[in-house]
Amino acid sequence: MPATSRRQRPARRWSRTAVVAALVGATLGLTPLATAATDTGSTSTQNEAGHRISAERQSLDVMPTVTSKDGLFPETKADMEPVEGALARTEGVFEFGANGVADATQYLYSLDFDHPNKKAVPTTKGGPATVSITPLTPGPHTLFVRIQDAEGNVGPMYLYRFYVKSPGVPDKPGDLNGDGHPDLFAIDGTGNLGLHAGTGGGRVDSMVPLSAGGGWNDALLTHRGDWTGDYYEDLVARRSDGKLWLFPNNGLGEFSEDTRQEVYFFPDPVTGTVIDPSTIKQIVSLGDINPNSSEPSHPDFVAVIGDQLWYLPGSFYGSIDGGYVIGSSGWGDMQLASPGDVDGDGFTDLIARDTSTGQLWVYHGKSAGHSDGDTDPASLGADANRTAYATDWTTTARPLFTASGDSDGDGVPDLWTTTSNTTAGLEFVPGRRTGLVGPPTVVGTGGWQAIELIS
Ligand SMILES: [Ca+2]
Ligand SMILES: [Ca+2]
Ligand SMILES: [Ca+2]
Ligand SMILES: [Ca+2]
Repeated sequence: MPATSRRQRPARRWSRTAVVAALVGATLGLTPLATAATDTGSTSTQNEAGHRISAERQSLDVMPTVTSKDGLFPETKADMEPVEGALARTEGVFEFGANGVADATQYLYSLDFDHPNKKAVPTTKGGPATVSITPLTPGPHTLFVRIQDAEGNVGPMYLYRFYVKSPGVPDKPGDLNGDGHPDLFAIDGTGNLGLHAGTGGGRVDSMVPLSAGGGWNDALLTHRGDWTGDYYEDLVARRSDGKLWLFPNNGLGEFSEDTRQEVYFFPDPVTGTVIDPSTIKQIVSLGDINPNSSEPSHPDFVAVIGDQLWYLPGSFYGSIDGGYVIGSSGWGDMQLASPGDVDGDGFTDLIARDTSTGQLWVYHGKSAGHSDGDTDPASLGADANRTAYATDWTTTARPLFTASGDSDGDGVPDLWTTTSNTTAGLEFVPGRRTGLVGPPTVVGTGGWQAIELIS
């Protein structure tokens, strides 16, 4: 598929994940109302007056009033320039009024879906009702609202259009839900994917399921950087089908099979060969290591293929330009983690564990020699650039590890690792600018021995 068609926004269809969305929303203290909205892509039958549609058999022809009660998401009427409201992921309270319909018993409403399927019941018949809605994506949204009376008649829909402000800056590395704390994915023993939301100080909340019915066994996961242009960090996964997938983040760290995109590998411009993602043994996203202010940001990747380390430069929305080898041998036993900039020199670094020895290394990225601060990809595969970061991190002592982003807020990226100690299931390991990692602290106890992967 050509790159241009991949740049289109995926349709918002969260029906399959509505239950999960509700779970996550509850965990975050958000109402699930907005996340449960479903966009079918169908067209409303609005007439020239702007708001009235031909509804089912009805004797009620009054539309409700709709106001943004807290003023966060003001209405943009048909003949107006867009009025920008609050930031995406901000909860807004909307009030529906009966507009004189004395026996209005409830309001039917939905966000970005022209078949209102949620109910708001006023405390007194004919009175107003309020709902809380958290729009997740920047840009235009439409709230569809209609009145239902005591006889069950439904009135015409009011279309309340409003605009949501873009954050304008990416979320912090590792943060999947925008609260500033890096978050942790885990795949459990049943092959299901879940999210442990970070709570600060290296700690994580209990797991919220992101899948049911398995299917994530043997997956490779990585997340660092935004590949879809909405400033939300996305999930990239190599699944057991051998393909590499981009899962766009909806802003709360939720992902849908419906919106995933298969990552497209451009052929090598010289040899014409194309990387087969099924041959990838390890992959981590580095974030954008060659930012260019005149181009959108794309995360770049490194991967272990065979005994080599490859650099895979990210390109437009879910595509990878011709990759090349940056470590010619000795990488087959390495497990990778992407910390960002460990040593604070401004260039992206790489962490690798030699599973044959339990040695943990930092490969210190070097300048590519450009004024714009690019990291030289080749420097990440050069043994001359590595320093010891931990010893005795055998796969028995510490079965799984990942770089978390800066979880304790000291500005240095940190690590999480599972342990063989059943009373110390997950440990937080503070990163250090120089020398070895800091002393671990236990942040999770039960259940971590059954986890197959963390990211
Ligand atoms: Ca977070
Ligand atoms: Ca994104
Ligand atoms: Ca660095
Ligand atoms: Ca830190």
